[in-house]
Amino acid sequence: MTAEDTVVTSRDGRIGRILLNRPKALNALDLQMIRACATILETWREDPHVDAVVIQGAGDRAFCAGGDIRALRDGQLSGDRPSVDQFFREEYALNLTIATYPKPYIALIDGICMGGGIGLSVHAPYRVATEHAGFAMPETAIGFFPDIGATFLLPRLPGQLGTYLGLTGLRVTGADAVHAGLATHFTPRTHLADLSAALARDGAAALATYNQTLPAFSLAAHRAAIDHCFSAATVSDIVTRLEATGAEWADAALKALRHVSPSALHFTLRALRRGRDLTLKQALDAEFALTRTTMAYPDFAEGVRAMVVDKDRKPAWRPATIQAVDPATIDALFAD
Ligand code: QUE
Repeated sequence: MTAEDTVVTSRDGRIGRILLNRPKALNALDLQMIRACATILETWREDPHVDAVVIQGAGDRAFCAGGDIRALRDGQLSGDRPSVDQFFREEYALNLTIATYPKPYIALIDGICMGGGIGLSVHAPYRVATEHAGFAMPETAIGFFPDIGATFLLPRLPGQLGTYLGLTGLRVTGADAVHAGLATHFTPRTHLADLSAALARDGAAALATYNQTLPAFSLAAHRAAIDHCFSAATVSDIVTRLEATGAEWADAALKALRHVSPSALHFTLRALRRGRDLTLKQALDAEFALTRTTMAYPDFAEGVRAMVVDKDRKPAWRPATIQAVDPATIDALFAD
């Protein structure tokens, strides 16, 4: 192990530890990191000395900001589809491994947790969020869709919260993530080192000791309205219902929807509705197929350019409006 390792693994008492260690890139996952996680989980699967696995992100800004979308954009633009496929194949396989792992897998989330970071945590039985955690599935902002099993996860959140989060990409706090079902425990940052040490001593039993009373759900007052607006059948109908609502939260949602890729809104809504009836494995397989078709849209390369490469946050979407997206092009993405 060296200081430069982007994934640092260690044994500590009764647990195995995984540290995502690329803090300058907000611990965003590249293929090497995905492989390191998959390899160590296989090693520990049968290891009688490892009772549980604890995963954390290095630094105090992020658990994991997602995938290495800059590299994926380069791969897409240069026509290197095999590399892009390999990334998603191994990432989604890791998501399934985590969901079905035979030992407790505990994610300590103290900072942002988006996209691929959700895939490394939310499928697991234990997700501890601090007051500095921020959860989001912001893929529509890069012309993509919530993947890593999110088309399975989001439709299973209470009411239409998952549709709201998946379309808008809006971020929720650690406490709200527990209310929404994205996290299972709430522990303040100041207690995280003690919790971590207690996990090595006592295993998952330590989680309850450090679980704190939750602040109120900040979306509680809007739950019924969110369910009403986001249960509409089409993106245009969702927008119409939000406009009719006239509330501050609805204006924020509208602002988000108008910023993200119009095409991505349409294919994300379709993918989320379809995911209600799929198993996680089926959802991941369907997502894999969808990566091939949606990434070929110009919006993916443009979205990553605007949000991550140039950071001008001014993507030029094609088509540019929700109304201008041809339903037939969306239908074609789902014709199996
Ligand atoms: C939407 C996204 C992502 C994003 C920004 C968006 C995303 C993602 C990253 C990201 C962050 C830090 C990095 C990096 C990528 O940003 O999924 O390589 O160092 O991974 O607006 O979906």
